[in-house]
Amino acid sequence: MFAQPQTRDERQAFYRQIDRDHLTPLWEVRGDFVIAQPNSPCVPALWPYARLREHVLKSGDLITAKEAERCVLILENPALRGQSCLTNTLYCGLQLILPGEVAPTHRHTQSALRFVVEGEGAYTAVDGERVAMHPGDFIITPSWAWHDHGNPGAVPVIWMDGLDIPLIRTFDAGFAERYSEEIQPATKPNGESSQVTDGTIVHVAEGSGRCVIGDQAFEWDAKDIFVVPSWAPCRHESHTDAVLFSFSDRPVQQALGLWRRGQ
Ligand code: GTQ
Repeated sequence: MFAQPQTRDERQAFYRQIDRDHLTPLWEVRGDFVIAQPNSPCVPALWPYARLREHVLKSGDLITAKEAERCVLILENPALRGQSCLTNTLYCGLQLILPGEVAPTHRHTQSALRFVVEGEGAYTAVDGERVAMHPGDFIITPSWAWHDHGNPGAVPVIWMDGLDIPLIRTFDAGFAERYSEEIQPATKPNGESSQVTDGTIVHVAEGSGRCVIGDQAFEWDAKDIFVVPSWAPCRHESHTDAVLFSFSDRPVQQALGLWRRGQ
């Protein structure tokens, strides 16, 4: 049903009037968010590791980990540029630490996970515990835990960071502080804790294959990173034996009773 022109004009005049008081009529916008199924603004995208590596190593020539606090290139969803996020709730970055560098101690309400991609000899220290980093290792930094990274080794070390930065921004619950010293004292034996989780940001730990997301196909290879948006039909095929490491906001969605699986 379309409104009569006169009614339409009256409505438009009313909308302009209430707009000055920062009000908007639900019935004009309801279709944007009361929807039959998610309609994510995120798009699927893949970053081949060779290019990521080249760019992150170049960053290391231009800035030290200390000056940058963290030498990280953020993977931004092509449809959400400028927002430092790969999905609406998750952030993903590729971090570099060069031999002899230190990334100083801080803590924040955002939680982090790290998946080590290349290099040996670096560590991350979490709440007084130094954890050695080897390719394929998975390390978590819980919310508000002090953490710093260092590389006393001989080669550059690169890992993938996954953080809930956009989620915490939605809650306006971001707090952070710097520790009084650059490197936190070790108060626990090295490498005592280890964890695993489940996970839609995907890092190819090993192997190669193809991922079909909606009507787009992406060929993936070892160490690539790709993103599968919410509620996008997705099918993986591997060309070889493959190990995919992925993370998502599933635990938060489950805690809020929102998580669902498609057909
Ligand atoms: O290693 O502490 O990619 O604080 C973004 C923010 C890494 C970190 C990131 C951070 C860190």
